[in-house]
Amino acid sequence: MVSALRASIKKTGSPFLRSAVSARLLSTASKQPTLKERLAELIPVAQEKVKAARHEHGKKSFGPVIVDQLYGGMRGLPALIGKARSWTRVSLHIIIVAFASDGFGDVEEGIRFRGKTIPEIQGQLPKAPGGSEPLPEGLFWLLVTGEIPTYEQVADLSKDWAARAAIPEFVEEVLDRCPPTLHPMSQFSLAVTALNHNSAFAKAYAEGVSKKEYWGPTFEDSMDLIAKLPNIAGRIYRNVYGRGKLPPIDAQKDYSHNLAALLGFGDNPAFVELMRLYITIHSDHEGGNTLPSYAAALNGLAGPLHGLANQEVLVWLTKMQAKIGEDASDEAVKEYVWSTLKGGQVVPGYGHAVLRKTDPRYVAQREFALKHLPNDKLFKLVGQIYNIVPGILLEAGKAKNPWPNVDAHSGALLTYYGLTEMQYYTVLFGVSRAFGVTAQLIWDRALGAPLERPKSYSTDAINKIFKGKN
Ligand code: FAM
Repeated sequence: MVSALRASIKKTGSPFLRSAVSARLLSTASKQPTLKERLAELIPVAQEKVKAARHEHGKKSFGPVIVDQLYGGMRGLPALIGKARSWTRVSLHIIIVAFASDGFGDVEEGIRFRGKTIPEIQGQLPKAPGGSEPLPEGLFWLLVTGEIPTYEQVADLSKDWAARAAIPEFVEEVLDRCPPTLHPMSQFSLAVTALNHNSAFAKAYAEGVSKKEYWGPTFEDSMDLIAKLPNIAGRIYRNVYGRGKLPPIDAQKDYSHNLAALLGFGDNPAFVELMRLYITIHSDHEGGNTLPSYAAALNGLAGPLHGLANQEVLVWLTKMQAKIGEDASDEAVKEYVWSTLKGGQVVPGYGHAVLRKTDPRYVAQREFALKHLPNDKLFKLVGQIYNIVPGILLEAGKAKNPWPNVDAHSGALLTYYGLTEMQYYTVLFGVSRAFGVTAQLIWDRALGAPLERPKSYSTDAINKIFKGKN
């Protein structure tokens, strides 16, 4: 092990990497590596692999682009690399970092985290003593390294995040001054943007850090961001809904337990378990960037057809219950679904831009509900809708995917435990998504990923380019 570390130091030639690796040599020769130490070992290997892949394949064509893909939001267009995107087997992170180049999977399969399905990560990642859902700390480790951590490594991560959890006083003040009528997602984005004040990357950049060492301060920012989100999310929840003062972070408890406690649900072990599952399954999907860009991503997530759909699902279900009652017949539900479609609205929680089957994240939540709240009326309605909506969407004939997505279920679970403020739901989605975004960001910096700037064309330009061509 020690000789492997020495080889790694020799190979990197970077003082930052040298310090991370030699710190391990000095202090933890017999201990398991921390996440940062493991990264310092993995990054130079990944950099070499990328260099070799570009050398060998760099000039090869990746297939044609058709005009419909430009109009269709670049869906299916191979245009990016270097991210921990783990949707289906189209995991560019897997290809570039873990080198399990299993190519392009099919849209029937759903999310995989570094090649692992949700049931696989539920089985393999470490759990809290007495718990049965995976700890999101372990998922973060997996996203960053491609490896399953030990319980000790995950527990160290919990402690590290607890130690970093405090938010600057001025950020507390920014949140305390927000009117409670400002949407929780806007408050969330404001607070994250303000965190940039203490960014390790911004500081290192101002001091002229070498590009090769970007990943170190990016790692620190990522760890800080994740660690501080419970305090931000908890403060927003308590401010907006008048739930009193935040308790302190408990350094002996895991991340999800602390988040639950800050929201006021720490005494309910089932809710803590729900948070572990919730954060894990919502953690990754798309790309990300620096702290301000994560804030921009939160604003994107707050779109009603994207992350805000979990709020919209509950709004829709509540309106449905108000109109047709709590124990409505299938016929009444069908009529309500049709009236939604005929009113020109979408059925929230159904359909997906990529996936073409029931979202495995929906399935994981359904299984949680069957275990913890099988007789809940709202859960039963969610299940009843599951039996009805796909048939109607197929009959309506427009949606390419008639099956439920992750957002069709999460609100019903949160409501069961008393977190009923639907406008708040996407904040929890945003907390979870930080795990995936930051894992990708660290690798972006480690591999020196460029700015992404796909070219855009006007319709006039398209008409001109293709005039007279078949
Ligand atoms: N209800 C009614 N119509 C729907 C529909 C739904 N659930 N899903 C798709 N359609 C329509 C869609 O509006 C489009 O109609 P037009 O041709 O008139 O524009 C047509 O079917 C074809 O759409 P598509 O190709 O199947 O889907 P898109 O890739 O355009 O859109 C979604 C994907 C997710 C935006 C869409 O399915 C939708 O609006 N779903 C409801 C909102 C929702 O649940 N969003 C959350 C998605 C979640 F996974 C997330 O990202 N957080």
